[in-house]
Amino acid sequence: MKRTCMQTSIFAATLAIVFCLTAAVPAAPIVIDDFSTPNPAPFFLVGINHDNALPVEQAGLAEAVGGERDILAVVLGTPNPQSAQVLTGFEASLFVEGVFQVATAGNPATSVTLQYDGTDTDGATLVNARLLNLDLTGGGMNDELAIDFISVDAPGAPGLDLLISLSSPGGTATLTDIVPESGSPFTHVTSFAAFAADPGFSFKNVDSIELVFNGPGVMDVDFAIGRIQAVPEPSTAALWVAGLAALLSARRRRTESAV
Ligand SMILES: [Ca+2]
Ligand SMILES: [Ca+2]
Repeated sequence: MKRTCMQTSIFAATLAIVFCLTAAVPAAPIVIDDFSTPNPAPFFLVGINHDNALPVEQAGLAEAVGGERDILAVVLGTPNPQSAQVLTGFEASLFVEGVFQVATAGNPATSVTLQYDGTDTDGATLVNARLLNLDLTGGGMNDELAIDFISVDAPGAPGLDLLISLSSPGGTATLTDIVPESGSPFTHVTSFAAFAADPGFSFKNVDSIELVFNGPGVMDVDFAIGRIQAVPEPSTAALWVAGLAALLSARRRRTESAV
């Protein structure tokens, strides 16, 4: 009887540990956009034939972010027929997964903004409604923003200019970056710590995410992205795995000593 009580309490303790682990280990990484939702179907989003600005909104994003993907494409310089194309979704002959691609025909400069701010009505310039309620850290585990580039083509430039702006009710955080040219896929990673942030900004309560590609308007810059997500740094992920292993090992030792 005594032994049964002990087993019962061990079982309860194990359940408590499992519960704590389940509660403590958040969903990570957080996919901000994998472009699996095309806007609109099937693939071509915008064919810009003039030097203009064109906003496009698309609902139905991944549950973690929700709301819409707002895109503003601006072609600078001389208008040419088919001067730029901004594509999202699937193109089986080119990409096996969802993609966001900006391609110029000829050499205009195309500046493109991706905005995630909930569901709002955008005009010729994007409106930032700041309606998200997103813990980018995934409960404290994520500390990097990772963008999976399929390619970056920036002839004559150091790379693709990228401005990332985040906001939370207490302030904003920004980061400017140059993504190097590459003909093959790579992941461009930015640490949360690298952002210039207001004291009141928190990665745990992000209400808008905005990425501006080629804001300065460098001519003939093309790129393609497969995924944007918040991820743990490899060292952080290793710590979590080590911690989890230690807890499981301790649980096993307790169970074994109880038998
Ligand atoms: Ca919108
Ligand atoms: Ca918006």
